[in-house]
Amino acid sequence: MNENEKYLFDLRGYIVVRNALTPEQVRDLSDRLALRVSAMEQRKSEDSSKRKRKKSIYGSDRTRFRDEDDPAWSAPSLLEWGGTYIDLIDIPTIKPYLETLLGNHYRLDHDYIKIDSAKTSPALYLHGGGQGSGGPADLVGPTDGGQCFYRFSNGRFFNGLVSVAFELDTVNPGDGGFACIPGSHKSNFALPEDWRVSSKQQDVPDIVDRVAASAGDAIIFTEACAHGTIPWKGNNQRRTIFYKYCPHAVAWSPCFYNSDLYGDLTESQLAMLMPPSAFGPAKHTRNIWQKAQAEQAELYRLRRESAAKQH
Ligand SMILES: O=C(O)CCC(=O)C(=O)O
Repeated sequence: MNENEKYLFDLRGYIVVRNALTPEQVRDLSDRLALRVSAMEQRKSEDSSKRKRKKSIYGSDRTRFRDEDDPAWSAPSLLEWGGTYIDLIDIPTIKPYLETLLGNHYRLDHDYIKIDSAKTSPALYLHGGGQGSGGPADLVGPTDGGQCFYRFSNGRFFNGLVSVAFELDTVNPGDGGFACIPGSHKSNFALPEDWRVSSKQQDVPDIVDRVAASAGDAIIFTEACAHGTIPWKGNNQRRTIFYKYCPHAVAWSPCFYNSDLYGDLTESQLAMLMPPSAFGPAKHTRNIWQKAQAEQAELYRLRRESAAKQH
């Protein structure tokens, strides 16, 4: 992260990293998404009890569980899709930014993909706000006790939650997409309520930055910045993958990753999937985590066995 980028991030609360993904990576991510979407649509069409409305979010913010009895481990994740979705955990084009913004030890907190289209284009809902300034009605702010903080002191950045938004499609000016109030991550005042929601593009206040980007670019932003999605007017879809990171001792999501579920991972990817702790990914805390995972793997094995016996 060079000095100009540091200046811009501190000033505005976000930066755009051009060509964070190669065209091959965009293709692999798109192909795997298309496969999953068509498999899900197929399952839905076979199951008449399921609602037919198209999903626009895959993965999760890890507050939704597949198994109510197993909430800490069963949240859907894009990591299950393999390939480049695994590489994104620790991608070299983004790593130096995360190290600068979060410090050496940080963790992946949650991941999802969102599809904006003319059909699924809700109002802009600005949320987030540094130092609790999102206000009492804020989705990110009031419930997290100030977890989405932003600060620069003693020569370094401190962030509670940093988002990396990888664009799979080009977002032209006027299409919609990521938007924020630049500088709001440092505001000491609550977001004025009459600026929070805009149902149409023409209602969006002038103070809001609308960020255009090309396919393969990544927008890195602090969740402390008041941000949201501009109602979509583009001709095609906008498919955006979000990987969100916390400093090691911090969690936004109540639910952690079980790295046993995602195949072979590098040491560094494994470290990023560790649950939060005050000690960071040190050897002695890793033992505790590995034991928890071994127990979890055993539990899944026993469940599979007992389900097989019942059939
Ligand atoms: O559509 C976007 O890029 C903004 C998404 C958003 O509001 C969020 O990640 O919290």
